Amino acid sequence: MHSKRNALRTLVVALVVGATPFVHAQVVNGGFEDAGGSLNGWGSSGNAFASNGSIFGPPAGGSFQATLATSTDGSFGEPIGSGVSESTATSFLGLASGALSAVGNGNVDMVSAITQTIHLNAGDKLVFKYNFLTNQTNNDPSAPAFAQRPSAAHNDFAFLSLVPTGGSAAVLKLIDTFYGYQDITPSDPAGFLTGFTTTPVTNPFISESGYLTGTFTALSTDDYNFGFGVTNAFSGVNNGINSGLLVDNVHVVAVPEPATMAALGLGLVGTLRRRSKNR
Ligand SMILES: [Ca+2]
Ligand SMILES: [Ca+2]
Repeated sequence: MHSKRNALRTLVVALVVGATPFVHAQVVNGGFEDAGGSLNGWGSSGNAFASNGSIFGPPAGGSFQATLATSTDGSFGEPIGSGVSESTATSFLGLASGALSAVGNGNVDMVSAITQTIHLNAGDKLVFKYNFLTNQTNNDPSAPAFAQRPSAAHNDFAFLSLVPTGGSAAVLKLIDTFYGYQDITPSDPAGFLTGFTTTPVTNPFISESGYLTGTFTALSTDDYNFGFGVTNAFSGVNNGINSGLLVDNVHVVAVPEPATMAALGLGLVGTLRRRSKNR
């Protein structure tokens, strides 16, 4: 009986102490709408800017989206820019040297990325929208001259990087040029399908995945430096064909409020008390 009371006290104390670190952080400018479309609140490296829907297609939310590209030459009215080397990018993202080539899509020679640091409690979800753009493959059967099967030799990809203060860094591949790939007729150069659709001719990129939803669930409570990036990747000869990434609606879905947790805890204490009275 005595030890049970002590156990209850311990439980209540643990709930109160456990409630204090629940600081609900939110991503700064996760919709890229700040100041009429900007990367305010984000660090960036390489070719990264906020765009509206006029060139790269509509944002997932609001009027603007983050836009990353390995290289753009301005011929579609877009800002001119180039990615940085893998070593510059890994240093910017806080990753080990070679961490992007280690993903397995070949050598990475050009990267554009954005990053931000946020506090996540264990169980919190970082949720975001992303649209992968590429000139590496074209899924339009009406334009066979441009139809190219995706190739492992030129498999550009987009990623989410995660660098927790107290843990190990990770690079999670979000998507690459094989997205939704199916070989329909091996003998026909255009006899394949991918998950990509053809963009309007006003877009610098031929193909897009369309906006997809990504989620990362924090396994431990920590400050996370997280980044989104797009790469030019190749094995053998580099064909220098570019890819891009749109990012929008980056936000945190927090684990249940401390008040809810405390209420659950009190309910548990009540149940234990009733049980001990019945004895
Ligand atoms: Ca937006
Ligand atoms: Ca490429």
